[in-house]
Amino acid sequence: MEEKWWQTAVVYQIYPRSFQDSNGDGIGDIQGIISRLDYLSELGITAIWLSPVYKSPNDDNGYDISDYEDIMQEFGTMADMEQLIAEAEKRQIKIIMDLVVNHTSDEHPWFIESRKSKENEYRDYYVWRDGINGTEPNELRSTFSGSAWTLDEETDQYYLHLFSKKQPDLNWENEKVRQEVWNLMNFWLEKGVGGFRMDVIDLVGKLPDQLVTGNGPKLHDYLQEMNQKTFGAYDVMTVGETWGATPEIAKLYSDPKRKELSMVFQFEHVGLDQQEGKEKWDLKSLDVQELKKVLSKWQTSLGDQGWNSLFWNNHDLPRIVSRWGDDQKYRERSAKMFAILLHMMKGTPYIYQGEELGMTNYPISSIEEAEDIETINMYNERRSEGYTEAEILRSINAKGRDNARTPMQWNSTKNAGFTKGLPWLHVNPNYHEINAEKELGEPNSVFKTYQQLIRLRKEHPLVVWGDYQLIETTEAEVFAYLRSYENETWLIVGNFSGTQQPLCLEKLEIQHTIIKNTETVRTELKGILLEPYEAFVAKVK
Ligand code: TEU
Ligand code: CA
Repeated sequence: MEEKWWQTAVVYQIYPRSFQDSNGDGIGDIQGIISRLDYLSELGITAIWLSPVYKSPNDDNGYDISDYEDIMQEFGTMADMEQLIAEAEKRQIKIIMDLVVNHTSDEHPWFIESRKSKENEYRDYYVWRDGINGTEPNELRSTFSGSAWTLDEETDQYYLHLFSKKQPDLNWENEKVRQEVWNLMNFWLEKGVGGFRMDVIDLVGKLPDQLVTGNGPKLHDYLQEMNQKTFGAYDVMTVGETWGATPEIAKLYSDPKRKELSMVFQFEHVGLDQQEGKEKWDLKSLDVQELKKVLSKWQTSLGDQGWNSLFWNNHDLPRIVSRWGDDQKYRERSAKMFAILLHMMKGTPYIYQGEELGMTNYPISSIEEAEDIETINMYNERRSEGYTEAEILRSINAKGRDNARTPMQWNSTKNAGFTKGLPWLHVNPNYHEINAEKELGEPNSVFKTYQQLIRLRKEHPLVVWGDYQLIETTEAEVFAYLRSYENETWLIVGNFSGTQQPLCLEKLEIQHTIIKNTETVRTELKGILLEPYEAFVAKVK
């Protein structure tokens, strides 16, 4: 594979609603993002994955689009968007748009037309079916609870929505729909965007009558057509969100010879703390051995037939330092451990806004504090199924998406400097201790660790191209691996626990330490006791 810019890139995800408000309405916006580009430049990132900014009624905070070629009024104007692309370009930062084309908003003109009558020319832009014996066409479920079918009185048929009722699924078997998608993608490519993150792209090949949702039979035909008709002519990055991907499936998306996508987000590691065959709300504790196995499998399975994306966080996931680290006593140290372990791996790393500060979850004590439709719908469904309030709140505080969506913590002024108005979602009160201004001022902050890791990736081909090898002889909760390239080998060690852990690596000798998250300078690798959440990278021989 010839080297691509996105193979040495580090991508920063912005959830615009919560990043920076510029006009005091309590909602983040594009001018706010522009005002923070120098901060992102200082961090050293190469590209911004921008969660949706298109016109939307915000039933799912922008993942329900009513006009793909215009900007949500609360976020600003198309002129603001064009300014963002230009200002980012000046700082060698590319803008990756969030492409949400498995579904639209029910307020999109296509759906407004489609639901008018069975003969409407837009009818087959969506998936309509007759009910059976007065009930839904089949047992497909929505990710946001309940049936994936809603009866539309006007024409007495059900329409499919794998997400909210206000997110009707597009019918990709209709080539007019595909052409509309190619048109809107080319609209943005012609504006100079650096690529697309593709929302639940594994679902667009669905066959709802056969209960097939992910990885449908025509999915890769559609993606090859998309490549040819849109971004294939540009030097851009495309990353597919593919919840069900295995390494074999991932190769189908990202093998350069297949001319589909650059890479995919796989979620195998994300599901390790949920009970087998149940939902994310059904908790179980993480088994670090499993995590090591899963991440190592992905590091070694793709070869030159694909490319990894690396992430702990995004706008759908709880904050990693609260989820699998320690957001109290060892908050900074565990946050740095996650950064070191991930950013020294092979693939393109993604940093979710606030992760570089070690931002934490925000526990709620009543459902009234929740904003996210997924959480609210689950609460109502599980209350009707007899779950207790306490059980449900425990699940929400562990896995709810609002955890990641509390406003970015810039400084210790009111509302963490996010807004001068009333924030759309509560600000985490720990912003006095955790904020960007503080992190920038401290020599060994979480921010500085991320900055150094990004620099290491830029300066050392070993980080981008080196082979990966898990060290299997360590204690269960010690994650250690080697990266080697030409005649150089680096050892990466992370104590994934809050207790001291022994380390004894016989055949390796430290030449020098490259980065670490404690004051301890390791010279020995035999018979030592790692401190809680200790992590370091050393050049070894
Ligand atoms: O997420 C896909 C998705 O299925 C997630 O909602 C996930 O299943 C759930 O949040 C459990 O973590 C994408 C977007 O990232 C998400 O924000 C949207 O809500 C969803 O698609 C619909 O567009
Ligand atoms: Ca605003």
